[in-house]
Amino acid sequence: MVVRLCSRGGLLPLLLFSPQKPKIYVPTAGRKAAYGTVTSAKVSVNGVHLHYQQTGEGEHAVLLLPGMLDPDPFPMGYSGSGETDFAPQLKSLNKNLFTVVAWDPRGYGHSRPPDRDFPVDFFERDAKDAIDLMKTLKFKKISLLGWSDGGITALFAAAKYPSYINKMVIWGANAYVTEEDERIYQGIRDVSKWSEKARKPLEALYGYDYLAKTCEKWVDGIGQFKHLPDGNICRHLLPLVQCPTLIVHGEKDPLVPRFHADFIHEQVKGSRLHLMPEGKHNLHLRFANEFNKLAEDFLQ
Ligand code: TYC
Ligand code: MN
Repeated sequence: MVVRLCSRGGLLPLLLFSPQKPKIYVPTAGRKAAYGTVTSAKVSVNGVHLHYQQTGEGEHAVLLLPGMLDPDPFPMGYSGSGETDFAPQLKSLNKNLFTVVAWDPRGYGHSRPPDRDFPVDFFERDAKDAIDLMKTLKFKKISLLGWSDGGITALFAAAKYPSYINKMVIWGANAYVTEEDERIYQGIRDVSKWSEKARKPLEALYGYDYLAKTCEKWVDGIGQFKHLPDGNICRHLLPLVQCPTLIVHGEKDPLVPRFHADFIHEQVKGSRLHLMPEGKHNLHLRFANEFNKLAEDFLQ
């Protein structure tokens, strides 16, 4: 394992007992870490080669879960891949406190093949993949930072694998689908109607055809829940969540109305709701410093 330069508890025993004492305390290693070495790798999980990025040496493992689409025309607001969704988190979350992993769910980012599909249990499948990935990487327990669809996946994971989850922060997630949501989904179905700014980065990652096809499949996939009782995605699971949970909501989010955050807040026992008055859907990018501080404080 990695030496934790900033933790006395971790360093002192090593200084006293390690035969390699002179090699251990190297200040430049700490600085290098502070500026961020991010490794990128693939590992076989549930029959798929899942891609992830990893940074930091902290004891506290944190998994970043990306969303599917972000048509909000913010330059860094593209998604579907841990690489692009979470640049400010990978760069700036405290590397002495946290080991941060950002994953690409199957069919997104560099976790292809397979092509992405959306069976009705796709959130459950993503949750199991995410947990099995982190177990494969030998993390004993993890916290979750889940955005949008990744927030929904985090809710599934927290409810179904409670003993493996430490804490959870989610934003832009919804536990059910309403008529209003369905109208918003239909509005983003055709990627040729997106702004150039929103489409270009995703097109560069996926190619136009895969992007267009996957967006349509996603709209159909998330639309399936509209036909279930109460538009249910994971309403039934919210009371099963046991971990400390922070829900962040951008009051100017054009994609996910406030009532979704309120509902999750009501249903998840002891959860905290933090509103960001100027935040939109991509609040972790637009207000990265504020968001990172909030998340770090909550996780500690
Ligand atoms: N859930 C999408 C994501 O994962 C974003 C989104 C939310 C899109 C609501 C449309 O009506 C919508 N990024
Ligand atoms: Mn990637």
